[in-house]
Amino acid sequence: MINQEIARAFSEIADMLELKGENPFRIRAYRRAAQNLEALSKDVTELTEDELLKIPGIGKDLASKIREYIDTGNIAQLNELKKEIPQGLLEILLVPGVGPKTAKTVYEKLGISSVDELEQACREGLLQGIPGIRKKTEDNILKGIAMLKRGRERMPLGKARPLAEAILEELKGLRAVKKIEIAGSLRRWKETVKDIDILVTSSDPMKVMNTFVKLPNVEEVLLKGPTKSSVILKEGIQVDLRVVEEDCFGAALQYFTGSKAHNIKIREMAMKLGLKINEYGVFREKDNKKIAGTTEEEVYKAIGLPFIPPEIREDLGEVEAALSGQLPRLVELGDIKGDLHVHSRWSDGSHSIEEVARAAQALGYEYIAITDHSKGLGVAGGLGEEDILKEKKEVEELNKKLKGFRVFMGVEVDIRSNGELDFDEDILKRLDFVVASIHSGFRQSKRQLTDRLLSAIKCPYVRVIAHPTGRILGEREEYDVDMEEIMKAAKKYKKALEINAYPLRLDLSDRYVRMAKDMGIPIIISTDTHMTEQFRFMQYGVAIARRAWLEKEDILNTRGLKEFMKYLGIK
Ligand code: DGT
Ligand code: CA
Ligand code: ZN
Repeated sequence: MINQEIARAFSEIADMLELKGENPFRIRAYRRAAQNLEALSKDVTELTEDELLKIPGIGKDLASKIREYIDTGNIAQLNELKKEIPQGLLEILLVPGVGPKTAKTVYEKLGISSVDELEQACREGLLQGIPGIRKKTEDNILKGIAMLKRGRERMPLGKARPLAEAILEELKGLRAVKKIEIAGSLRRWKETVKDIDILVTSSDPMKVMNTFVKLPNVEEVLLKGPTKSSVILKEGIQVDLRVVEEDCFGAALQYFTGSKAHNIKIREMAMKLGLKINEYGVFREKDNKKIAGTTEEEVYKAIGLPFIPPEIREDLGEVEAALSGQLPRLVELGDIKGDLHVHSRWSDGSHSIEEVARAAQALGYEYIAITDHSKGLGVAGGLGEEDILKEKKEVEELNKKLKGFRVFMGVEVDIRSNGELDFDEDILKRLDFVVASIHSGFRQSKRQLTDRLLSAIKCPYVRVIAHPTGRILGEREEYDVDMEEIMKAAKKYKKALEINAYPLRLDLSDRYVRMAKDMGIPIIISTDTHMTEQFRFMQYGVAIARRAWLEKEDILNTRGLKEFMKYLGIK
């Protein structure tokens, strides 16, 4: 938890330095350190000085600030900056699409120092008085503010999941806890969740509740009782913990996992069979005799159904499929054999290619593709033609050393605003695996954006379109493309679409992935890893695939190395 706190302090420092217009490199250093701290699996308090300095992006100066925070709970520099800069201004930076430049300008010209004031000013058209700001800018800011407010109501899966898992770990340590499971939308791996629902069976419910409401990141206790307690975490999400009887656990888990629409369908089915189903069990209507409740399997069986995986309980055909024995055999994390969107230190990644490869091999993968950025993405250290060929040499040398593992030499080639790719075909054809994606011009028209993606799909050397809709959860909406047209082209030119498993992207979304499956378009699940710890994001991508009903065969990177090389046409 302290890692997250320090990470937050570092990003705040970065924000404030940016508002002050300080050196971009210094600002970037703080951001990078924050990102790396967040991804770290070990608690920083357990690290020695040397280990601390080994974290990518942490030098002497930042290491001493980490120490300072561990020792005092504060960073003096942060406190100083806070005195100089109005807090409301920092909040304005949280509005998607509003950068430090705009924030600074509206503060200086109009004295705006809070999100509410900004909203008001945009409504009244006051920003248009500032050179360079048009009505469209104001509309975009208003959209951003609406999104910020919505984002406060729902948390991205990738933030909520680790919080829930930490709570589970903590409670599992108690002897009074017997069974414990996550329920609700989080168990269904929905891309955003309103709250965290947890179910427990226990020999001593009050003891569990006492520990629960005293967890270190509990900010407020809303309710505390022997069967239900609710708290709000510092991170800004509600957690409901319910203790249920052993012989109701399956029924409660089924009920509180939802979705509501799925449950309504199930209840109607039960009624037709002369049964009643609720969070306590399945009962015979005529004599109220309980016939199931301890496990979920038993609950589904009692109404004549096989177990339905939580990820597809959305009333999107799963009950019908279960009835006719047509449930998909959903892909599993263990089916994934390689990661095909990986960055190294050659562009904006934190590790060398060898480090990345060895980490992937240790996870049981058989291959990865190194896909660093191309030159158009200067901010991310994009590579020019010469560098990419040098990088290719390094990959070739490394492949000679690696046993039972292969690194494919690739690139994440930028699709420029005019639809051209950042590299000529002459370069692309020399690479094993070309990923193409959009990183700019998100506000172009639907036609322009669609055409850009189409031109990448038509390039014979492009294998896959990465993060095809460009969304960042809670920050940036999907850009406006004609997805049906894109998918038709992908089908025609035999191109894959990516599920980018980076937790704030999850792009394609489950809805589009299911559409792709129905159209017979191959999917690749990749993590967009920038540091080795991020390989574990794969589970989020697999969850999206499962929510879209994907089976192993629908996904290209479930193929073993040999088979995958055949697909690439490499001998
Ligand atoms: P969320 O929290 O908005 O991300 O989504 P859920 O699905 O976790 O919704 P939540 O937390 O309100 O309720 C958890 C589950 O409890 C929900 O998926 C199904 C069940 N549930 C809640 N209210 C009702 C209801 O009125 N009828 C039925 N049949 N089930 C309900
Ligand atoms: Ca919920
Ligand atoms: Zn990438």
